[in-house]
Amino acid sequence: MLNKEKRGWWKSAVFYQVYPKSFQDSNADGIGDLQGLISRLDYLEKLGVDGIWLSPVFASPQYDNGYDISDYRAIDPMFGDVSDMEELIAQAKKRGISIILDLVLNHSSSFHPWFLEAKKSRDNPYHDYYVWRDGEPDTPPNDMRATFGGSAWTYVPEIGQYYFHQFVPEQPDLNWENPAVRRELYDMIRFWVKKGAGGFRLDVIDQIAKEPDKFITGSGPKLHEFLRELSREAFVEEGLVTVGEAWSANVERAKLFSAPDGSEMSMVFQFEHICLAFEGEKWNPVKLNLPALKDCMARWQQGLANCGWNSLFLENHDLPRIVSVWGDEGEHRVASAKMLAIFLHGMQGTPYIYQGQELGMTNVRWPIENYDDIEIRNFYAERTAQGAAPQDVMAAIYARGRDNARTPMQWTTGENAGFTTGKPWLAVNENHAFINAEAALADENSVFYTYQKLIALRKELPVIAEGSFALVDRENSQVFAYRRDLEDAHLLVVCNFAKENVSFEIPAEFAGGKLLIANYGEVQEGCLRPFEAFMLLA
Ligand code: TEU
Ligand code: CA
Repeated sequence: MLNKEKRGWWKSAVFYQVYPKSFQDSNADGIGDLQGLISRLDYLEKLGVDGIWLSPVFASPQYDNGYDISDYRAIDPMFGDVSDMEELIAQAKKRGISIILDLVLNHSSSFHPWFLEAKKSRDNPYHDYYVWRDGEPDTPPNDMRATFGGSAWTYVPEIGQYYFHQFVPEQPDLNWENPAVRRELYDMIRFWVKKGAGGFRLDVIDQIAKEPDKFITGSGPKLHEFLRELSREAFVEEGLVTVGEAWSANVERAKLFSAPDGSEMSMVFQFEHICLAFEGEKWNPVKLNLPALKDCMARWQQGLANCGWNSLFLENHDLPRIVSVWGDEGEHRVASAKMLAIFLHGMQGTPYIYQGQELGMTNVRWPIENYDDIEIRNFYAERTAQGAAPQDVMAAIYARGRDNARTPMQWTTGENAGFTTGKPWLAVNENHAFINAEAALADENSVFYTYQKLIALRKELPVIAEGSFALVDRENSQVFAYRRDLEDAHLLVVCNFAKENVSFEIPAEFAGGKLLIANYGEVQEGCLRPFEAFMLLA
């Protein structure tokens, strides 16, 4: 049973993403687990979050850290078992926290029993669970590429066919055209709803309706038909929150995905703002064009008002740390981490905090051997083989690699940052000496308490959850300011994205306003300090 019966409760909620492998180890094997997470629920309750999006903990050979599932109803032994999950759900519920499970419905693991059967013969009952094309060795059906490098087609010589995989070969795409596949997935989801899941995050959900012969992946023609069936058949309990990952989403598509009638999902993760951090492919970082970010956020804020719902996020397990991207890793780290928090949490939508973001955690710079991520390893091998200079490839990995987000959570100054008493599966960032939860909790001016306050403000002030959105001083290329209005409540949010002092006049209407939150204390007349941010209520 859900602890939040009310439909739409997630509209003033804040969620927290846990990447379980890196959150808290309880048994010294160097890998985070469910008991470790349970032991940290008090910390999350203190932060004030309403739910945890838990990245996959299902049985998996871990080619892609759990996004390759070999049994959707079993918990991988490295994380615990189903009774640990039941305990997690119950313990979280006691603290008013829902557990949002991560569903990988686009593909399974190549070690899933369905695929082991499917590749035995063309007339095996499970064959049609996956996407196959006839072909000769070394002549794939077309030249579609997989997201983590190489062809999107892998040959199975025993049956003379290629199977389709948008990610690594160990992640064969499921065939959503087959009603038996859809039924299996809906049954499985209902199994977790019965166990008390509060909702679901849906991995690459816009890629399920594929037509590989037409090179269609994201947003295929049957996508919305599939999603409406999924919602009807599987999201069978009132109050479930559902958030789909959709790199192909634009505002128009997001209106369908997040239609207020709940016919598809509660909301989607869209990536237009995230894509402003790079140019072309993800590995090419660029300097922020602030007016472009303003236009992007305004387009989403205004575009979905009253006809859809936004998610709000700057980090996840696939992205670099936001302080390292748009903030400052040096003397202004704390100020910039708070500024980025205030910037996002003043908007309409449901915020997601990624583990460690509330501490202002940063990227790492390591020799290539230290990295684990399959995307990083494939990228390094592919680019150096093509003749790229290793130091250039490494620079791209430092800026954009996924392991930046996956280093263990920093709890203490102690050994391995209190994450494990064993050898951590991925090294801990050395800066845990001064960036860690213990220090943050002991310092009333820490980034942690800025997030705590922002979460509380969203619940206290309807203007944050419901107000309209308008940019203020759009042409300003250093300061992102906006207002929110709801009846007679008026909120001004001012964020200096520059590492220097910038002149800025507070609009007269807000001059005597109430200071709700600020990262430098009292506001100064006419001038913002590096990364200064605040909210004023008039
Ligand atoms: O990511 C979707 C996705 O398209 C990623 O390839 C993304 O573009 C990339 O990680 C950016 O570097 C989801 C999951 O979030 C990711 O962890 C999985 O690896 C992927 O799906 C496959 O399941
Ligand atoms: Ca463990």
